[in-house]
Amino acid sequence: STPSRPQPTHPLAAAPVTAPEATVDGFVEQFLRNLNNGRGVALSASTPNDRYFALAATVRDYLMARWLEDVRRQRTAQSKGVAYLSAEYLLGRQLDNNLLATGLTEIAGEALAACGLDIDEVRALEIEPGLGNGGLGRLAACFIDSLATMGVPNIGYGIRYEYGIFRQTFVDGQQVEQADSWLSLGSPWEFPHPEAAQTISFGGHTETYDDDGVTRSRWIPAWNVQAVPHNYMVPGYHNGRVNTLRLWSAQATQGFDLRTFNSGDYQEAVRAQTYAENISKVLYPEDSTPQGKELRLQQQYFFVAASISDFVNLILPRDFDLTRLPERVIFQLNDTHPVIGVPELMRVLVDERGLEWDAAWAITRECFAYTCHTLLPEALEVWPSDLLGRLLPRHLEIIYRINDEFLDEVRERYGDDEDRIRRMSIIAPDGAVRMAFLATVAGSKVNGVAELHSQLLREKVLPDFDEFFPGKFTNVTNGVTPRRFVKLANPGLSRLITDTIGPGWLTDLERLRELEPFADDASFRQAFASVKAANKRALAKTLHARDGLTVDDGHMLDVMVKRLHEYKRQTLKLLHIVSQYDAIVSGRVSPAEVTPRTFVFGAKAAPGYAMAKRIIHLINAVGEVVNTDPRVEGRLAVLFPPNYNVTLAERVVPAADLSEQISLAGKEASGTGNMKFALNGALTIGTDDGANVEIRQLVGDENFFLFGMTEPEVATLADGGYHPIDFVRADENLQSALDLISSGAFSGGDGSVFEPVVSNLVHHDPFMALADFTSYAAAQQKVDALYADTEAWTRSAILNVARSGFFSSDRSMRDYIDRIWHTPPVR
Ligand code: Z15
Repeated sequence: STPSRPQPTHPLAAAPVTAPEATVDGFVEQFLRNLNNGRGVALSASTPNDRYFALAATVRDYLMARWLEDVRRQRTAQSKGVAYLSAEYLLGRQLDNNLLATGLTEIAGEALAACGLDIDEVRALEIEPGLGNGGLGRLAACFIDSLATMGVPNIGYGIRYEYGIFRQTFVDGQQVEQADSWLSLGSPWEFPHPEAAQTISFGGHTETYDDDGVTRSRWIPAWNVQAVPHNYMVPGYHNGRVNTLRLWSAQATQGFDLRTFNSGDYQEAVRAQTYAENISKVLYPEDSTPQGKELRLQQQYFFVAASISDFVNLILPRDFDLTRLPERVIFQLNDTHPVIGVPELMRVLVDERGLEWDAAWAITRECFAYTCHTLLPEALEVWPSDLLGRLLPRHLEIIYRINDEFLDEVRERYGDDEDRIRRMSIIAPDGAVRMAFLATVAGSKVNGVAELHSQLLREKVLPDFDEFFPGKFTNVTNGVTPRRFVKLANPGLSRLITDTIGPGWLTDLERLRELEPFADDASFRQAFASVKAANKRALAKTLHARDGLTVDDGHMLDVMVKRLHEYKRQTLKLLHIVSQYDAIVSGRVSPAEVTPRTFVFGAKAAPGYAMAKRIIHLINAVGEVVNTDPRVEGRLAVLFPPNYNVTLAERVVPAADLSEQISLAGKEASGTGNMKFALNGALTIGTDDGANVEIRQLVGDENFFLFGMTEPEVATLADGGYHPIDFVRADENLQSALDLISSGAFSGGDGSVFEPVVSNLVHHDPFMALADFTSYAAAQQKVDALYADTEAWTRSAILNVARSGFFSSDRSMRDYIDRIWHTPPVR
């Protein structure tokens, strides 16, 4: 029942919501009110956490009027919005971002100073919500930032994991995971609404019944949980717009399993309650290698069913004609994780709303679009039909019917081409449901995330579907938000840019082009180089305080930060470091000839990915030796700060000279770190892979260090039979680096410790690191040569910035709008 609307008589209650005064006095007043009334403490007695909460609440208060207005508008306006469905949002810290969005950064700093507080100390207390693994989750966070900034109506839907991505520590150089209890002190940014919980059902069976002479099917579920919405503000940059991110938390139903309680088995009933609440307990820490666990499917269905019901039953007016649903919403599927939403919407339309199957299917096909983020076959999700049927029996039935009707169409077109039908069936020969196929059949559009990736998706992963559905496949190259990754992360560069080309570039990033002529201006180069130097010093300070690490002045900063995965080839970079070290200690080169470099790694390995963990161990072991061997004379250093996350990225990216993007060609769908580095004036050493291709095209060959095989060359080598040992024999430096590791030089003389890494490379090398080594080492020599010419290097770095405006996520959003969503900005 809808609560009755209040009829206020007081003028204040009838007036629109107002924001506090945007002055230092107004801020101080609101801050103290939040401290006193919100936290229940006096300033003099407040703890650092009290102050952080009060500061966050104050920023929130400034956004509130706008948010309430936008929420109201989204309910009443007849415009179309984007419902972004993503199992991950890797948001990063919120306070700085929201201060930036409201333009309150300076006022807040002064206000806190006037209260005797240092805002930097308060800000540092925020624990970032790590509700994602890597690129995919961070992309979702960039996209919702851009949509708010562009004034496009959007709700982000996802899961409020109680524990986000694990906290990484190193013990004797090996990764040890700790739970990320990011909510232990509460979060000032979320608005929980337990009273608005949705009931989400699972299990049971289906039955048919007679509905006025028509046989229909219905689902009799066995158990259910409550999905409690937690709303977060997503403010646009300086535009007064605030969208919503709605994350669902699982709670046991009131009297969950009352029968068990009544039967006297209290223990069992409480256990069942815990079972329900486990659904949103923890983020799966595998990035691009799904585990196929039942709990994971529960998570997926849980948040997608809650989100669809939220939109269809609560956001749309009660009497809304659902045949017009496509005029109001597009559900964007961020990878296959939310694809169970397809049969769920069918179930809602057919079983709950009584629509005919064909009408429901027509609506569903218009309401979904699917983004694929991978080419790795092992990353394409499939769900065994027995598992799916046990958890969601009605959905399995619906999927079978979708598949039957789809395969009928295929037959109609190609006749009894049984091979093709087997290839295209949503149900694999072993009965498993191929979620990417389901998404492709149902989606109005299917997109890859960089030109090369989209092309390979069409030609290699889903060629039959590309042929069958002309016009369905498209590309949208990824982007990153310049608000967080330039303005917040690199205030020095931002100031220099604004001083040079004026404001406006932050929401129109192609304007960075106007910097191009300044690459030839010696005084601009000087200013640019000193920003980079200051960023390096700031990073040195951070790493020293955070991890006790030392960054030497005058070193080139060579950075590889991303998830640890064999396809990304952290070992390729490591082998190059080892070979340089080897060249010094064997006397082949004198330390004075070596360009001083600090190699920075940041990477988490999935806890169950043994090889990735060994590689982490090896990187740390090499660092330990290289950093302390006096023969190196301090020319090389390997730093591996633990727990790489968004907060650390914001420090590392602006300080980097060289960006390592060295995946095997055809394996990295896009990459987004590559874009962040280029935008912050690092030069890239990279393969012809993912968005590297587009970066190189834009910044120019002379400002990019390309190496390695192309994707067709990779395919040819694989077809002919790849023998890594051939490449070892052909390159003495490579041979000698591998030998050094095998000798136990990095494991106290015990060669067996890293034998699995070495033998995997020499005998299997699934991502062909050894085949690209020689070319990589040659490219690194070019890096050294250019770095020796400071002016030329800086010139290239400036051109990287000037020519990377394309990689704003605002542009990605425009492409989605033009090619897929057709959702104009509102007002
Ligand atoms: C993930 O982070 C990515 C793809 C996936 O299939 C999964 Cl499960 C997680 C990454 C890609 O590896 C990366 O190349 C891309 O830039 C990113 O998604 C965003 O599209």
